[in-house]
Amino acid sequence: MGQISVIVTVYNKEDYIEKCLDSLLQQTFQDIEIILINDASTDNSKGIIERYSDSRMTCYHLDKNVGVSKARNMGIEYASSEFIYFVDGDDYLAPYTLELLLNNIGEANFIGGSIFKAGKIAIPMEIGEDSYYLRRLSGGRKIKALRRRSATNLLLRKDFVDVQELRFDEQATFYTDLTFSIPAIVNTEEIPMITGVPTYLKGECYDPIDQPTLMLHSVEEKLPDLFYVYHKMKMSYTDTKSISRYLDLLLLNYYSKSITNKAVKNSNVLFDHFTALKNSLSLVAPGRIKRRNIIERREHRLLQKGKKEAVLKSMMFRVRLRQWRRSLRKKHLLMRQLYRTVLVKMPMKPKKVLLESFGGKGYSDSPRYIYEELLKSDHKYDYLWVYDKKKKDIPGNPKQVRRLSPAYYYHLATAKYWVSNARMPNFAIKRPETVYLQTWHGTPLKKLAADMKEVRMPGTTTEKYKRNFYNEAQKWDYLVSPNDYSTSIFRRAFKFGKEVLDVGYPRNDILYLEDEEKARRQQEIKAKLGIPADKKVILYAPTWRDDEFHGKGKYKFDLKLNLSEMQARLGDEYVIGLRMHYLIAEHIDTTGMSDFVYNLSDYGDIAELYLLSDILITDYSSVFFDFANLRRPILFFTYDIEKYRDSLRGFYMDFENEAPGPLLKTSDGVIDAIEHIEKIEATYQSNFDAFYDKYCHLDDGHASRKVINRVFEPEKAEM
Ligand code: C2G
Repeated sequence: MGQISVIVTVYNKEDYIEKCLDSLLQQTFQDIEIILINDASTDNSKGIIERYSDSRMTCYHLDKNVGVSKARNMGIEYASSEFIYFVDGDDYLAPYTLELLLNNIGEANFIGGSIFKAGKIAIPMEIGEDSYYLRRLSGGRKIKALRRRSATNLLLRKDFVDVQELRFDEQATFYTDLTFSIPAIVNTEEIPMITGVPTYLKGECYDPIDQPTLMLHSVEEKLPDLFYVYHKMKMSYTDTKSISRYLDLLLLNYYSKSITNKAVKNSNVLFDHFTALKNSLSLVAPGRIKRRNIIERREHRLLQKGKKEAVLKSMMFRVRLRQWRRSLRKKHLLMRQLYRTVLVKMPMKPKKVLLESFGGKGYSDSPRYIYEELLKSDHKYDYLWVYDKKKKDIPGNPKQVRRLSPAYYYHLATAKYWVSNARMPNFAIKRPETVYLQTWHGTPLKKLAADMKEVRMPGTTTEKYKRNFYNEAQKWDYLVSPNDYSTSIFRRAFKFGKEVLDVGYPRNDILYLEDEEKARRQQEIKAKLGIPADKKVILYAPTWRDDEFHGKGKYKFDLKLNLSEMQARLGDEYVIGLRMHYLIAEHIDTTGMSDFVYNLSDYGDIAELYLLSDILITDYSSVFFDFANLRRPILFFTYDIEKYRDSLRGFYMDFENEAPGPLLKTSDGVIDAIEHIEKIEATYQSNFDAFYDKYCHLDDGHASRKVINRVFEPEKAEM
């Protein structure tokens, strides 16, 4: 027993529980007991918990799932300390949290802390007197202790909990915290609250689609719970003005946003819960309803009269009005609103094909090769290439449309075919007649989408990123896959259930030209770039790092190859082609090296650069899966592999053992390898062969044709 009993409830939290427990065991205040209730998890939570052998921990592994309310109540029964504190198994505490709360609780029944979403705020290393505010809430302001409606940010005196018989209502789940916290607040004169510094951190949800946290569950699931808790609390505390007001606003706001937004998409949400909704809303103080806008007030009257259809209509009107009002604030929002309400209702153009590569950055990759094959095949489609900054030089003279321009919205709405190698904008609406061909842009080495645990990119959260990705992948009709290995990863990581085209990569067709043609193209590209015909080319094509950025979509790159040393040792025989990833915004300075270093970052299509190059240096980029089709040597400059593999992304395959070339940590190592490239090739021959068989087995130079045969409908195009 310690001074604080920390009650941790766990249900299927294998990805989170370690962080949670570590944060408890590493508290600056050590005199704690941890009571862990594993609510019959079906994943590996138990195994992870059992690895801990700290004497302060007592774990109860339940045989049957009892739900969060009962699990916490059991925790209260088992707690033997002076204070108790609740933590959910997917959340964690700042190191100073318990000490800070304990130092400031004084004589109060309980003290509140602040809740933040993990990743949204930096946790200070140390806490001084002026790093936080201590507020004392009394009267109507006590309700402010209900931060995020949660009971998890409170340090409570166990006596108080016992005397007041505070428990979580076991019939409730999603809103159960209110059934505990509201009575606690009502029965207390003054509540100290720590603000201005994070104490309780809500962990990011790593799988918002299949394993959402309680609050991420759907409106339909949460509604009965909300009604139940609202009724119960409202009946008990009608006379406590601040509580009654809090509950009314909770219900009214949920009605006016979440319920409404859901009901306009699926009317059953309204119709199935209509009576319960009506009964709950009838308890709301009339004065509260009077403060709503005129449409909502009328809607509440209709609701009380039982006019379901009229209520639904009014909800639709409100949603549309809100959207239009919001859209008037910014030009792009207005465009989107027009797109959503007008353009997507315009007649579909069955012959229009909209193509995009890397969000309009290039005329490149698989969309390019599919397009060129379509051009050859005499199909009478109208092609439209999307560009982001400047128009491209494209054969066949297709229309080009600037991304996010008014014309773009029109074409996006009316093109029957979308061909893209990356995600389209989140707002893009796939109409029932739209055929969306997603080619993707690489065999995955680094973890993708749902398979990534935490997403560290700027301007998004794990939850948002994964949800957007999921919504995007649900729009795809066809997904091109370069090999069987990718197919199984794509199915899982994208949660993609429609048709996968296992045909190899259209972008690699060019790598299967006859040798003579390849040599001819190589010389042609060399001449175009001004590279001397007698020099061999080393292509350096690394990837980007999620956590090194200037801003959204603009990543840093720190060139670790020693170019002058390379020039000194390799310059007689080779030149270097530097090819930065399209997300890299860094300008690499190569002044004074113009006859040795060629910056090819703006060169449209990397497949042509593969043809040009004799050796590839890369790191964790998917480029090596494609380059391997040429059976030319590959070196891996993996100076940060530990960080990249273990904390940033994680790999799908056994990279170190399967790689078709050596993993080198230093620039010198890379230069040595190039000086002995034949020896390296011989050493890695069997690795290379195995690699080729596994990852290049589908590419045969005809992928574009196979895709076209399956996706496009020549007979309709001829009409
Ligand atoms: N690419 C390029 N130049 C580079 C790196 C990449 O032109 N220096 C192109 C290649 O076509 C490559 C594609 O961008 O295949 C994807 O790049 P990756 O480095 O693999 O990274 P990413 O964009 O994160 O995509 O399933 C694959 C993954 O999603 C990787």
